[in-house]
Amino acid sequence: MIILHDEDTLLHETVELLGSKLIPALESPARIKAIVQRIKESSKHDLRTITASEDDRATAIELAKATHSTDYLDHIRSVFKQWLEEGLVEEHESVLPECFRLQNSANTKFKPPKDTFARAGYYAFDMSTGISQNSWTSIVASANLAVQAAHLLLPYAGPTDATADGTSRPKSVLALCRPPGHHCTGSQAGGYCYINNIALTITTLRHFSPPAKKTRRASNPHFSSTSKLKFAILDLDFHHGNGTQEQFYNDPNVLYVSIHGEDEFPYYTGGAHETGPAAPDPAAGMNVNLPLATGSSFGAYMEKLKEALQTVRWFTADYLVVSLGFDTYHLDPLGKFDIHTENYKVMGWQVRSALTELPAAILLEGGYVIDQLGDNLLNFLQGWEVAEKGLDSLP
Ligand code: SP5
Ligand code: ZN
Repeated sequence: MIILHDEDTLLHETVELLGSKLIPALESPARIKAIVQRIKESSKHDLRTITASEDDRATAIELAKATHSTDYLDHIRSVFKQWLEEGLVEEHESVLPECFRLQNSANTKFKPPKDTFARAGYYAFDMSTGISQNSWTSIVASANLAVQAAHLLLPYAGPTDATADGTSRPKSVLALCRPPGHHCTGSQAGGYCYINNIALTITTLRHFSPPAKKTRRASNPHFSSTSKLKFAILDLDFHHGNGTQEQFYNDPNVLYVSIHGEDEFPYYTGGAHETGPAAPDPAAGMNVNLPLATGSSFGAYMEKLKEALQTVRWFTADYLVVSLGFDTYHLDPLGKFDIHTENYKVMGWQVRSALTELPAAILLEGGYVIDQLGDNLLNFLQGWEVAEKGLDSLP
């Protein structure tokens, strides 16, 4: 598997309010370091460590504007420096919000508060998503990984199924995104997320796909009309991807399917009744939430997964984008499923054997047991690759 990594993703280090304690955020650089180390030790994968150039960073930010407001992105970029200048935070500390948007009958439309301190709460929805000195560098590096993953899957505008640099197009690519992306909304950070990397992969695929040409269409389905490209998102993080759901809720060309802990964070979304706009809207039914009771076994999880995969197959997408979180692991401090390391091999196999032909971008989301993250990921990839090779049983 081609695995994309950028060392700049390790710079972001912050704090969070967990329960009643302010602690170093569980979403830490050590997660990625542990994963990268295990990938290197295994020498089974094509690990590509890249550094986003200034151009790459500018492009990623431009593409992110398809799904995030400009004032929000400006805030995330600049708030730490503003707080520092106003003496609201020290260099080694983090910006954390205090008071969130509060609806009342007189203020049906929100606007950002003038006060620098207050603005932190306008652009966030929880206290797990701090912003420190180097956060923006990592946020954009993470976003760029999502963009580059898309580029690797894009067909080259030539007669053969090759990429722009002439190499054959990979079927799958994994991006070691950090910070993760599936919780933040268009203008609010939350759940350790600042830019929705999944949305960015889809924006990139849409933006750079070659335009429709009838002559090419017959030989390669990916040359069909760009605007009509269909995307299936499979969200396997323990938490509901509220941000991703929100971005595509009214989009008939994007199917969102999520398996997540029932009644868990982010608490207000993820219900099975959230199925998209009402029929006859073409996006009706294109949002599929499969909440699963906390404490569920891997067997129960697999039942949901098979249901999810049937729906994805039915949709006949052009691309698959996977939000992959390992907070479904039984020892995870934030997850409550009974899933063990060897189960991830079966999970990866199951997903890929149901959807073998779909070009797939896999983006990392959560997972907080540092010592097991690497092994859990390697197991998932092993199962995935066995299925991709068309082998019908696991070794
Ligand atoms: C990407 C991702 O996995 N984000 C998840 C962020 C979850 N943060 C909140 C977790 C709340 C856990 N419950 C605390 C109860 C304290 N007793
Ligand atoms: Zn999660």
